[in-house]
Amino acid sequence: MLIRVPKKSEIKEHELTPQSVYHSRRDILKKLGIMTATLPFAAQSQANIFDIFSSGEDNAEPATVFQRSPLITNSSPYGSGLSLTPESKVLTYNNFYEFGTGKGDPVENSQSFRVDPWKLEVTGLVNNPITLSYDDLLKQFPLEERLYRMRCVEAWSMNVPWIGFSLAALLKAADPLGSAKYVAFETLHDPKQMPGQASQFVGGGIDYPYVEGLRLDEAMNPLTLLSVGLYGQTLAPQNGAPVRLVVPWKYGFKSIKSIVKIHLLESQPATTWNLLARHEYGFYANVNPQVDHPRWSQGSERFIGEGSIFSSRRQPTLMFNGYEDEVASLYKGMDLRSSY
Ligand SMILES: Nc1nc2c(c(=O)[nH]1)N[C@H]1C(S)=C(S)[C@@H](COP(=O)(O)O)O[C@H]1N2
Ligand SMILES: [Mo]
Repeated sequence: MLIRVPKKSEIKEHELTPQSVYHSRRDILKKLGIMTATLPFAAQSQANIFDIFSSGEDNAEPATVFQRSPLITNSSPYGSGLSLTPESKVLTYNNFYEFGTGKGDPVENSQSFRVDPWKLEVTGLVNNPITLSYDDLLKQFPLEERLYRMRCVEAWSMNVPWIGFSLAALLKAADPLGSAKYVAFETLHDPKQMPGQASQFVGGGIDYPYVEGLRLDEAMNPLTLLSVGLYGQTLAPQNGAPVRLVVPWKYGFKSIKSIVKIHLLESQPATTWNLLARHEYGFYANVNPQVDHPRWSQGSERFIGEGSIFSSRRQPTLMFNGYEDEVASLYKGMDLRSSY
């Protein structure tokens, strides 16, 4: 992260993007209903990538926008009292390198992503391997809405109303063997749909598919969520549709998107960012204001809330991202500095 992102700071978007792409991006935002009179957040954060004030005819083909569906959920006590990050920002400021490394790339490049049919397999050291279809993902387990803090390792954060179910519910149904100690996750590999998987340059030099992992006890913690929606509707592709992990006490890169495989195993699995830069991104990746990234402080973060980036407030980073009561016992006796 922040490794292979091209510098755009002095360049206007329309100078580095073909006109047709530029226009379709504007069109997507319009169709999402988030082209407002105010300059969008991403425009200010990323060298005017949505430069809506530029003149010129908008003569591109109408862009397709992914259709999300409403979801009925139970409410849960998680996160009551947290202020929400506006939906428009959750939908347009993303990390999903399969669709490009810029924060505005995922929304632009993922709108025709196919999520149905989908197949999520739970395999490995289990008594009862499970395959879930797209419908199963939405219907097999009761859905809850949970407002969680999300902290990216790049030192920004959001509060997001996720919809989903505990990963524990799915793992219990699969019935892990006594020998299972870790859970590995894998994102869809489909270079035809994911331009970042077709090009090293677009995909930031990652070896795809993106893989992640948790210790089994972390995976079974009630906070660990398989999310299928946010803000009352199914997930948008840029947020990891149709199903993604949310591990709110860990840096965002652990929360792997568009999952097709969950595999239980005996030894610690490889994880994408650790493979890419192992001294910078560990397996545990617990949010910890005391343990800095080698290239920046983790003591505080930029909270993405209402208003422009210029008014976004810096706030202190909380131990385990504010979930210390729920998860600290998982790491008793561990050195969190060496097990970063
Ligand atoms: N497959 C995949 N999953 C991923 C990523 C990615 O590039 N590919 N980025 C991660 C990072 S760094 C973050 S911060 C979160 C961002 O989730 P959001 O865009 O829904 O806020 O997704 C994580 N999951
Ligand atoms: Mo991240």
